[in-house]
Amino acid sequence: MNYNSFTAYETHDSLVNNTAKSEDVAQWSVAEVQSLLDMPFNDLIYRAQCVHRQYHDANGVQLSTLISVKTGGCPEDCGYCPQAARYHTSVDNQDMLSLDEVVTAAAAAKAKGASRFCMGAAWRGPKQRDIEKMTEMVRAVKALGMETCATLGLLKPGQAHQLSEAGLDYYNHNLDTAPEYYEEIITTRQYQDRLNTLQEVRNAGINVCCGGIVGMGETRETRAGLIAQLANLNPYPESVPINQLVQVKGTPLYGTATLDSFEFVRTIAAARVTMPKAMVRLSAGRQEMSEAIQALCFLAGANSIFYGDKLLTTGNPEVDRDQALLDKLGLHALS
Ligand code: SAM
Ligand code: DTB
Ligand code: SF4
Repeated sequence: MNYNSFTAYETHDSLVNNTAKSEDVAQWSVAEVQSLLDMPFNDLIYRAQCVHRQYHDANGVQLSTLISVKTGGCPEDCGYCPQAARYHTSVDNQDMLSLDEVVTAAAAAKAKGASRFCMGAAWRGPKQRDIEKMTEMVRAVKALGMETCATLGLLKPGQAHQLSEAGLDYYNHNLDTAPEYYEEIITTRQYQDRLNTLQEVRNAGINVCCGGIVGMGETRETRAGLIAQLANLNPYPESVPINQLVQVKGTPLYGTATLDSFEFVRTIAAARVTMPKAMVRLSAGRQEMSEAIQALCFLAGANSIFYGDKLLTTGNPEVDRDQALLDKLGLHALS
């Protein structure tokens, strides 16, 4: 399905300027996204909430649990990442987990209410023997009745098909930031490499989970540039994780000035308005966020979270706390 062919709702121009625009035009310029981000906060949240209610269960939240199946020692230089071998962080390297360990963790996540299990690895990309192990894990997690997701880095031609055949439902691969800011953050792989992997995933019929990180010292225009890139993917991703940088001591981005929380909420809202049918995930950074800001994110159109006491290597709110927050807000888990 081409999610960029809007039928049920006005196009973005009418959202911003109240003028109709041909329905088949779904490209977003950076300036148009920035004009969303520049709106008075209440107006932006209202727009986002209207779009959200048009396409989604207004009180439903999808829960995914992460596991790091191979941790640390990564050859890449992503400036935010505690798993890059070249930075001295407190992350201990861990070889690939066994199939049993992964299945046990997935079953526990399911018992706590997660509907999707996402397996991450600190690789530039998987080798053929890694893909073989990953396909075993995907099959076993799928057999538990869970949705499967993997984030393994760059994929070579053919690898996405192998994952697809094993039953992989989603592949997470983020653009991370706008093209013009990218080289400030990562130099060991290019923006185009990421776009190529996303195309491999699409061609293999796997759902695309693709988003980015904010709070890396970027400008509002850069955030608009990231959202425009995501929204202009054709079709746009089914799932859009918006991460707030988790600052880890030893990484180059440690000590970056903290982003104002309302800017984070605005970014969520812009993702919701520009990608109406996508699941927008309030991702990393929740441990540093108040419950009130998280509630604003849900109001702005976020409808999925990472659920479980850990992300890949850093903390996430405890399951009991998240259950209490969902209860307080009258939100229910989507199956
Ligand atoms: N190694 C693979 C790759 O980079 O494609 C997969 C795992 S990688 C850890 C997955 C994503 O996590 C990154 O693309 C980045 O968006 C996010 N991430 C990593 N470290 C982060 C941090 N400190 N704060 C927020 N997001 C982070
Ligand atoms: C995504 O966009 N965020 C998740 C998931 N995809 C793989 C990862 C966040 C990682 C945060 C830092 C860590 O825990 O190592
Ligand atoms: Fe490696 Fe992925 Fe971390 Fe980059 S984000 S250093 S590729 S684990």
